[in-house]
Amino acid sequence: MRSLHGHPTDRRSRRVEPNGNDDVFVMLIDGTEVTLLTTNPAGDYDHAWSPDGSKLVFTSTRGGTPDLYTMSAAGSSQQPLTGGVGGEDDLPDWSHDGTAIAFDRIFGTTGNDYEIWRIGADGSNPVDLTTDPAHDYAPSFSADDTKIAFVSTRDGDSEIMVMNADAPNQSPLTTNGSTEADPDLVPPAPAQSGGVRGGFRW
Ligand SMILES: [Ca+2]
Ligand SMILES: [Ca+2]
Ligand SMILES: [Ca+2]
Repeated sequence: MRSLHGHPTDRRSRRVEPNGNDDVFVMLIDGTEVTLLTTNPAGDYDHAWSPDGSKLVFTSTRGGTPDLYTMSAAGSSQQPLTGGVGGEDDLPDWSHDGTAIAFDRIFGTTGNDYEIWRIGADGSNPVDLTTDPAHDYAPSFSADDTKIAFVSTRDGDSEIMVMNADAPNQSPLTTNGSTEADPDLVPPAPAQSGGVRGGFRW
């Protein structure tokens, strides 16, 4: 086990193969039809589904630093979503209307801290939503996409916070000495019946 990029919570520890080569797989909810989607020798991990299940966004180190990539649910059309700015990006969450992806980013210089960023699902208009000097990470869109929950260490230990999806009104939901991690807001009610898909990382 190792801590993911020095992320400030051991809840994010993950298994890494000896050669560091994580990959993204999918399988049916009954555990059958396990399919490898990524074959790149770099690390591929931290995926999130698009709301219609047609695509995945995931983190890959294939470009040298952890950046976000998208691919079809079958693993085709793998292409970068972020990159080229020296940031280390992970823990993406796809908005329920399909238009945006929230993620956390740190610039790999000692003393820097994580921020929550949002980017169009087509790679347009990346914007830093948090500018606090504490760590801000693990974003999750609300069901109506108007708010984003995330974790912040700005009161000295980790707390769950919420903000408007365009950054204003950042306020804590918890204030205690315990370690809060990885919020996940209640998803919208299922709009259709049919196929059920699961995803896992190794
Ligand atoms: Ca890989
Ligand atoms: Ca920050
Ligand atoms: Ca706390």
